[in-house]
Amino acid sequence: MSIAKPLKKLVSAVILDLDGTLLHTDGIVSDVLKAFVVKYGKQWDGRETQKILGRTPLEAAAAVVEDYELPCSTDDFLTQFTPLLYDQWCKIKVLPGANRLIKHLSGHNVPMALASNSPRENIESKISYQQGWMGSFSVIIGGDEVRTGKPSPEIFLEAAKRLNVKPSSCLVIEDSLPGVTAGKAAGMEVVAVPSIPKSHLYTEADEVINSLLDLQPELWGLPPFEDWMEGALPIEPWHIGGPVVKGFGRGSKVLGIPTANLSTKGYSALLSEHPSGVYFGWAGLSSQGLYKMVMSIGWNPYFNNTEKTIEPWLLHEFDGDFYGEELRLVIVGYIRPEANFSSLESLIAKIHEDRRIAERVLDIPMYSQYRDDPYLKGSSL
Ligand code: ADP
Ligand code: RBF
Ligand code: MG
Repeated sequence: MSIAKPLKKLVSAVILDLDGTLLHTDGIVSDVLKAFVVKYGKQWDGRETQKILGRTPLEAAAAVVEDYELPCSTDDFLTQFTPLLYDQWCKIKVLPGANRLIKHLSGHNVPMALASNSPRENIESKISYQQGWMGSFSVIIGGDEVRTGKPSPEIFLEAAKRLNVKPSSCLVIEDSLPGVTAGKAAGMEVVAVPSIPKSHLYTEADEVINSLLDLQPELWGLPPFEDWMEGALPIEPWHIGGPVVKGFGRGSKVLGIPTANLSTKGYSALLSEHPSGVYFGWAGLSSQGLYKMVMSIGWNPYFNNTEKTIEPWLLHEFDGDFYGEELRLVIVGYIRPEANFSSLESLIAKIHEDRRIAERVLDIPMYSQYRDDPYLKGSSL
């Protein structure tokens, strides 16, 4: 893949946060909150998501009651809200790369702890839906087992103690700012995986990565992943489709690389589950056929977009454009995080390198088998 990077620090144990790091809990919390505040005649606009990330349930509840001026106490709110939330736990999705990471570390006998601000009982019920997770963590510690939750270092120090390792030998993986602060205050190495595109706020972290797919355990003296092949990483395939819409009008004009943009309307939940980055797979275009495809999902840092867009480049020469046609994608592999570039030429060169990787690996059976995915034939192929 990339050029070997120097070792950052040797660790012997890994402490993971749960919500937002391994599980896509935000999605469920937002859905339930939305339905809840409507009962009080309010409209949920997602603005509290920031405030509740990485907080204890009590702190998060207080923020919502205050901001929405709900006519109930924080305690009343929790009494009513909590059971509604618990009913949804079985629906929480696993974040991309989480299962892979847990399997990898436990397969190599790296001691692992789960340390979350939520009560231990909740952690256990949430992970009970995930096969193999419970047995992979030798230590599970909840916010109710320490005096003060993150950003206090207490929960991580207690996790290290129970793992029987020095704090300085621990690597913390965290999505929230309070969690990163807690890890550093505990004297640990911290990799931040922000669940929001605000990586500039995570200055305390030893490394900031875009998703768990980008973690390089070898930088911390841990066994490297062995599933990258020819610059590509297989992922759990997922689908997205719809009519081709107008984009920013610069793909072919500025870059010489046309991207058949899909509307993001109705896909905000699906898009929030999938980290931004460069992916590849197969594309079915209603009247025309089936093609290899390489795409970017995200904010295109070079152009600093404010909206997350889906930009598939179909690896085929077309005679004209095909706006309005139904395009269906199956996304089967990952190449790299989105990046910024010092020049347009270097962005273009990188996208062509992505193209070559996708073109080559899509012939490997592991990826080529998805050509036959019935989803691609959807409407009229
Ligand atoms: P926009 O900003 O509107 O997406 P682009 O310059 O990115 O414009 O061009 C994309 C359009 O070009 C697509 O919507 C499609 O109609 C057409 N097109 C032609 N060839 C391709 C291709 N190989 N891959 C993707 N889109 C293509
Ligand atoms: N834009 C970026 O700013 N950074 C990237 O790393 C990046 N990678 C891309 C990779 C591929 C395979 C494709 C098709 C596009 C990529 N783009 C990237 C998006 C590009 O900026 C976008 O398609 C144009 O801005 C057209 O709107
Ligand atoms: Mg485009």
